[in-house]
Amino acid sequence: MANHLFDPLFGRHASNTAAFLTADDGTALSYRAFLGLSARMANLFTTLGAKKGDRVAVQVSKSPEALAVYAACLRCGLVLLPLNTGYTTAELEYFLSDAEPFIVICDPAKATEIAMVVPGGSRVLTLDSRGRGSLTEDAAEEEDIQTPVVCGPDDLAAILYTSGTTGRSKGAMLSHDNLLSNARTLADLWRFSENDVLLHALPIFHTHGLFVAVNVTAISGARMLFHPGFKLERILMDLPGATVLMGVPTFYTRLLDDPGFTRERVAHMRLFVSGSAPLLAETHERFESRTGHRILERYGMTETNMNASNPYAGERRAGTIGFPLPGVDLRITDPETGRPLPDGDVGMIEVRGPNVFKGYWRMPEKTAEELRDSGFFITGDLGRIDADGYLSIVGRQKDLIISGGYNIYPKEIEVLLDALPGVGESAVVGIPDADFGEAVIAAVVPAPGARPDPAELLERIRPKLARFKHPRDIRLVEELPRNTMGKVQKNVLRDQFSNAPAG
Ligand code: MCA
Ligand code: AMP
Repeated sequence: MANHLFDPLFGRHASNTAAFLTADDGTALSYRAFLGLSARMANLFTTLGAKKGDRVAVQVSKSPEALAVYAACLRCGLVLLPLNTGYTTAELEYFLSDAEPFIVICDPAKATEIAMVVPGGSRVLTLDSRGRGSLTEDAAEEEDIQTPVVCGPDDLAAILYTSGTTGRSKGAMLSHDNLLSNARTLADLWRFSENDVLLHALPIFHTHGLFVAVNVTAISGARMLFHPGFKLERILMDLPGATVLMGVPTFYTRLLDDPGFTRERVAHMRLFVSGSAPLLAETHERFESRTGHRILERYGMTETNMNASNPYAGERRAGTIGFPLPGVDLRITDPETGRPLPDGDVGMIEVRGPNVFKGYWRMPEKTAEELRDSGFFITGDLGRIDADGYLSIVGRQKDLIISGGYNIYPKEIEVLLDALPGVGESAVVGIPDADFGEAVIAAVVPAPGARPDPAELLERIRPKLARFKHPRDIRLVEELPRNTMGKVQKNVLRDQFSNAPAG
């Protein structure tokens, strides 16, 4: 094939007049129209001088046009760098200087601010939540046909930044084949067909909403009801016209909290998928007793795409993430020695397969630490395989909080707090939260003689951190609990804070 990922996902639909997605305003966009739009954008990128392998950083609201940027990048062999719309300009500065994108696409309202942190030589284009801006204006002048650039399996399709436990974010390099192999496996396993209608309410700057949801839809010739975000009323309204919903656990707890979410409303649905964060067994069971459907929970990571899934036809077991995907080697190892452990033992989950990324962008040492020469990736998740072969995640060795499906690395917040006057040291933990699964709480030990005001501390770090990372509470403590090695015992803090909610 000429373009390893674009052709099977999109290229073969070039003259398909069937709907690819229905936008929020009810407008249907056919595959053919979507591909025409992406061709115009691809021609624009080429006119601007973008060459295969160049990066395109995108921080824009979810819209059909924003999705077309992905297809346009694939067409040209450009590397997409999607960025959370919540990131502040301070956060963006790092990503942009690290990835050195040739093109940066942002909201017109932020263009002036972002232009100040864009590396020299990058072009800035704009796109607003309604698909308007210099990107679509300039693309409208271009032809709506384009010959996709030749790309092989190992050519890069995207770089997605994932934060590091020790500070700097790392750009996970995902190849055409990483994405294609996973899309094929999932579409097959979850029995997608062109008759499917996916209710798409996830953001499109992460693996879940962009690759799992969109690639599986496109490779199957299916259709999406494309919501700009998760709005409960809109979901309830559109469920009758959908066959599949993919979401993070918060989607499901919010649906269950609404009396309008009834068995009748979803009787026709084929599949509910959950991932990105642990789905409580209790949610799984409540969902089944309310709707008669068993949520299919699966497990993935930015670096590896999807690794494991509960079965489509067999038993979907609550509290487990099912079996390794076909083609994925998965093993449990001793976190200290790396030696494989027998089934039943708890250890590090390691995975190997065509889904596993190519390494971290310009970070060979970090890559070598996490990706073994044998091809196994050390996930940082602790798991166990039971006698029936079902895998469960029982904890995380990495210091990570998952809130509403977004990853938050405590270190990033601690570094900011520790730098403030009046702060001796800090520790950030996640405590159980009914809506988001986990909520961020910071413990601050005042510097000797100081009495910092928690509200003021929050105010000081606010401009530097995306809203979803803001601590929901900052609590002053006399000291941090430590073990005999001097390491902060976050589990102790977590227990203390979970038992004493904010007052
Ligand atoms: C919004 N807020 C949050 C979050 N989302 N705070 C913490 N954690 C969050 N996830 C903030 C808002 O800014 C707002 O602040 C306040 O919390 C309440 O917001 P609300 O309106 O309730 O939120 P929402 O807009 O309805 O969003 C909640 C959400 C959203 C729908 C759960 O966070 C979401 O779409 N999450 C999905 C994330 C995702 O796609 N993850 C996949 C990663 P204020 O009150 O100040 O305005 S990919 C991945 O993990 C791997 C590969 C995998 O396996 O999939
Ligand atoms: P990310 O770095 O955003 O790709 O997040 C990946 C992490 O999300 C994994 O390493 C897991 O810790 C977590 N995760 C994803 N799916 C699940 C799941 N079904 N259950 C528990 N944790 C999950």
